[in-house]
Amino acid sequence: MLYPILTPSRFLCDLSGVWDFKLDNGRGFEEKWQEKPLENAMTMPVPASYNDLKEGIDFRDHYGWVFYQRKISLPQPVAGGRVVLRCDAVTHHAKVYLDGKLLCEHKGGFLPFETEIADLMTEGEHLLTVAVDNVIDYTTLPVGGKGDMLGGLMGGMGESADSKPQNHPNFDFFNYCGVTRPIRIYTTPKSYIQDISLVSQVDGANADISYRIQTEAENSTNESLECKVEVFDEKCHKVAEGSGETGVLHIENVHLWQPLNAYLYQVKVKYGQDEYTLPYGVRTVSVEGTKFLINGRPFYFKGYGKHEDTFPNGRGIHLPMNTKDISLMKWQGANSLRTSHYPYSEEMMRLCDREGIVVIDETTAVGVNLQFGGGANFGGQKVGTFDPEHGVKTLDHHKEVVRDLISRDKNYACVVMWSIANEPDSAAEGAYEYFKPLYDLARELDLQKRPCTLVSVQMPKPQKDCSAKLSDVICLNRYYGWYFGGPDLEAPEAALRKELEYWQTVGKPVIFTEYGADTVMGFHDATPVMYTEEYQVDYYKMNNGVFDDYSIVVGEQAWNFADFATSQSLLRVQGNKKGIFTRDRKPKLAAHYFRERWQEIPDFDYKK
Ligand code: BDP
Repeated sequence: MLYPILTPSRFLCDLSGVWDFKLDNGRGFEEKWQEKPLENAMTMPVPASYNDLKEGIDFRDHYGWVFYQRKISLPQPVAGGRVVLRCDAVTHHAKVYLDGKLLCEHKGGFLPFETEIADLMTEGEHLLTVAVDNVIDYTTLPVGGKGDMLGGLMGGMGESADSKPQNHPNFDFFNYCGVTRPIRIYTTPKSYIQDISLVSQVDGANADISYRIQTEAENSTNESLECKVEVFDEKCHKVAEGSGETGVLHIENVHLWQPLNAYLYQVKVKYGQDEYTLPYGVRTVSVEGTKFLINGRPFYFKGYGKHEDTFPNGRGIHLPMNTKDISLMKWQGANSLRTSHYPYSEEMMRLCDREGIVVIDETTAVGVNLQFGGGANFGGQKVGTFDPEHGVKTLDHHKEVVRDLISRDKNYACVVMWSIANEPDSAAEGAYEYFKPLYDLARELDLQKRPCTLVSVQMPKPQKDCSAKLSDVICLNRYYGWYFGGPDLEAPEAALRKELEYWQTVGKPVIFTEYGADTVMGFHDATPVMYTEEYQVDYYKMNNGVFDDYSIVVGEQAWNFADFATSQSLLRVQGNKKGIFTRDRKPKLAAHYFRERWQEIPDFDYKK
């Protein structure tokens, strides 16, 4: 799916602004709120998560539907061609109406969807309503728990019989929702470029970019419709061209996209009247033995698992914070991030492409683990996760997410690996059967054939983890010295070494995609105790010291870049405090420690 841009043939209009808004009182659809202006509406900015924008727990923790509404109209010359309404992310379930008529529905809160509206956009004003549902359960990704899953061992008091319906996230981040990314209208000519897929092969100083253009021709057209493709370098010199819907573009003396040293060509496609320009970095990615190669050289991942989480936007897009975060990462010498635990905005992906930040791109599959709820939520349902009767019912939707994620992100040079899930029950009965088709699908759909992984939860017997068989790279979330063994660091160190001895026998590269310790900014002690800034540094020194001893470890991504909001529980002090930065991006001691460490670790050839 193409990112919407303004081109000589495409008009683009952003519907961001202050919309009308109302929480459903349970009768919204019955009373047909989508058919008329909302009565007693509140104001609500789009895009943003709504939860933190008005006061009161009933508002923040609202369960179910909300309605967003505004009027739209189009100048008639614009309305002549194809007119598309595109929603970049509506969390988690959307129903979109124009003048009360249902245009489309979409499940899943982190990927775009679109619908054509040309026929409906007659002269004058039209009422656009987006109804949004935030309910999560065993069929959604992320997964929501049943009953008192959240209130297990460490959580609240559980759910009483008369408590009102509420979400029980089976994951450790606040269930922010709403229209979290832009809604836009764009136009195309009636015969148009539907999609572009690019794959590079590099041979010495030169590269071949194979391209495939998908087009749609208007039925009645007698235009001559041929695809023309041109490639421009950063100085706007044309370096290659081709014609036809598929072909190969040859670039001499190619300038490669490198981590922290990005280079983007502009691939300009013309088809009939339509024009689209795609920024594109040429690079290769492969796994050889226990090495992760970018452009043929062993790469070492330094960086973070992150969240799209800021105050008061919630998970709503925040362009300045994205820029700030990457700047802070570069200040430290970090070179990579994982889009834990859902696909990030396309603006962030384009930024990573421009800034040379290497990305592990994750689906929304978090909480596919009924034994364990992620983070401090140790409760669990004690039901087989993949039990055909009582387990999750996410597989079909999971396939949709893999398909839509790859469709959206396939051309980004920054994306070097697909993460199929975070901390699923990958050692359980049925896990291999559940995950095998998802890996197969990702490998089939991604023409660039990037490595695939799943991010494994700490478990007593890693030997049972189906990731060993399925993944190209072993990604481990490990909390030796925090949940496991903290505040002692000696026995956890021994246990970590023992586990790595096992992974050595598997013969694949290992990345630590999470490790961390909650730390409240401003807590200090001469003798490090848990939650102090000193303990966080000692914790990381112990873990990093072990990683340095194992050549199979090809990356370290600390958990988390910044403190973030979660559901409330006894282990969460106004959110998860494992950030190396606070939520407003002030460095804790560990930020300075990592800065020293990472400036000494080269991006390539760290481990011989
Ligand atoms: C892991 C999860 C992550 C949590 C983290 C934690 O992948 O989402 O936030 O632990 O406990 O289980 O901080």
